[in-house]
Amino acid sequence: MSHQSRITCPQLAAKVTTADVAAGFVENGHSVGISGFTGAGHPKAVPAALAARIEAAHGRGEEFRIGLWSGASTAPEVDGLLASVHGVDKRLPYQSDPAMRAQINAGKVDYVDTHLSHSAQHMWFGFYGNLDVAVVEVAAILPNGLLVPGSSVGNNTTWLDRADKVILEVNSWQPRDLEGFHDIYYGTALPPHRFPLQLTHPMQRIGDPYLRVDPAKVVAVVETDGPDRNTPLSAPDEDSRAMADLLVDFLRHEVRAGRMPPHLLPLQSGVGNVANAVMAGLVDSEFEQLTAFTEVIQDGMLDLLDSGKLLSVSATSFGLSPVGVRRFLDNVGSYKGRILLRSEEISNHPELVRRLGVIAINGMIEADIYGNVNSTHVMGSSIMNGIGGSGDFARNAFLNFFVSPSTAKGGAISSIVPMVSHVDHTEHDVHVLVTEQGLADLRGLSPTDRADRIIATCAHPRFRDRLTDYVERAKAARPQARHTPHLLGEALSWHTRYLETGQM
Ligand code: 0RQ
Repeated sequence: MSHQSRITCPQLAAKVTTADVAAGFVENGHSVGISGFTGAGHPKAVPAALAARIEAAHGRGEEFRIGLWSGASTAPEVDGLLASVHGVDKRLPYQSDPAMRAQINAGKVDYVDTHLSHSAQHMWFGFYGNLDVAVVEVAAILPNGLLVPGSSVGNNTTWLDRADKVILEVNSWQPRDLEGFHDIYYGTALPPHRFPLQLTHPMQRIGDPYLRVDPAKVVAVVETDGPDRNTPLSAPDEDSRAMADLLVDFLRHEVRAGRMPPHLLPLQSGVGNVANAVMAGLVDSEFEQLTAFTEVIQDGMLDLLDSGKLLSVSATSFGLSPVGVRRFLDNVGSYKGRILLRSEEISNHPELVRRLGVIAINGMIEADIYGNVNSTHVMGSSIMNGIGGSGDFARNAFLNFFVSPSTAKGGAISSIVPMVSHVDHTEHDVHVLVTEQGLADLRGLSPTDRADRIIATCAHPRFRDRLTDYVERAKAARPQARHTPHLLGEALSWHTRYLETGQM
């Protein structure tokens, strides 16, 4: 299919131009809202042209930095490139790029790490200020000006709606057959004028298949033909398989106990190899007629769909490996009606996550003996990625799991600590912790019972005695403060002792 046939609206076809010209609409100090979520559907050409423009301005001694707002993580040619030319002064709501991370941790980029379900509404509420330019990738523009979305939706509805100027990238790499895979909700109002979201099943449609844009705001349309990030996934290692087995076995246990229906409840799984291994574990299990209400569709979800065990999945984005992309492209038709992509304020909506009774499975950096979870920071101060959707799902889930190997950095660091160095998910929100050592069901337990359970089942054996000793000494130190016993100074010095290992 030729590029031209992707743009069949005469008014917008007349605005086709180069990425360099389009990037010229972005000025120093602008806030730029881009498409893109977990390496899918980000603009492929304008960010590079913008990076060149910024670099040239810096070469002339001129100031040029932008605020970069996205759906979630993008790719090296967006976050990586713009960070490497020192072109970003503010980033939200999520990133996972090494160059951007380094700039944030060096204090050169202000990072606003937000729950993904909040990012659009915080913009509507006026918390982020004006959005100057939106740069949004789509798969096609229809004769009436409606936009066929690409491989992610993210915050596109909001950016298109709120930006002063819009640049569209029409990417012919995106399958033209994506038309019909989306459900774009336009009923959002500000409080106190909100109505219930009428969605009671993950695959229910509440919106349109298309994105809308005011053609008068479109200043440029750029044709591209580039792939998504498509990060390869490694085969599940022994630890991931062990965690997946523990988790799937626990789901069986919940069904037997009558706390979960035989076809389970809609699944949400975070990104990464453990999440992917859990999906693989479900393929090999007896569970059938599963559904998913999640953010990202990784290869494991395609496996589950292909096996027939997963009926359907609602998400906001793909996050496929090169092999997964090929499989999807070769069989697009077979996935239609079984995959629905929505805006992230809907895919992660607390009302929907709570109503549907989602089973949420997310990674963590560390958990403490009382069940608080740190998903975002190393040693309390350095950001890894961001909270992403983990809080949206965990806080409102029917049942949530946080998973991690019991040690990091070659075994030098325990992922189970006396007190997390940063809190993303509090002890009140966390249900089940899983490491390759075991699974701790924390529901209904007091803090001290949680500590016993977590140390005995999740901590690596090499760290168990030290953690138990900590609890015992904390109990003895202050007999009137035994609800959540702590030795505050020592709890935090637990982290700093690893600085001496040279691993951090
Ligand atoms: O760093 O690569 O430099 O060695 O953290 O750790 O073990 O590879 O695990 O890829 O599953 O990521 C929480 C970061 C886990 C992820 C987190 C270091 C470790 C390594 C990664 P290196 P692993 P994963 C929906 C859900 C928040 C967002 C979320 C995440 C690196 O799951 O970003 O859940 N979650 N979104 O060495 C020091 C420890 C450590 C540690 C790990 N205890 N101390 N370093 N690391 N544990 C998706 C979206 O929202 C888009």
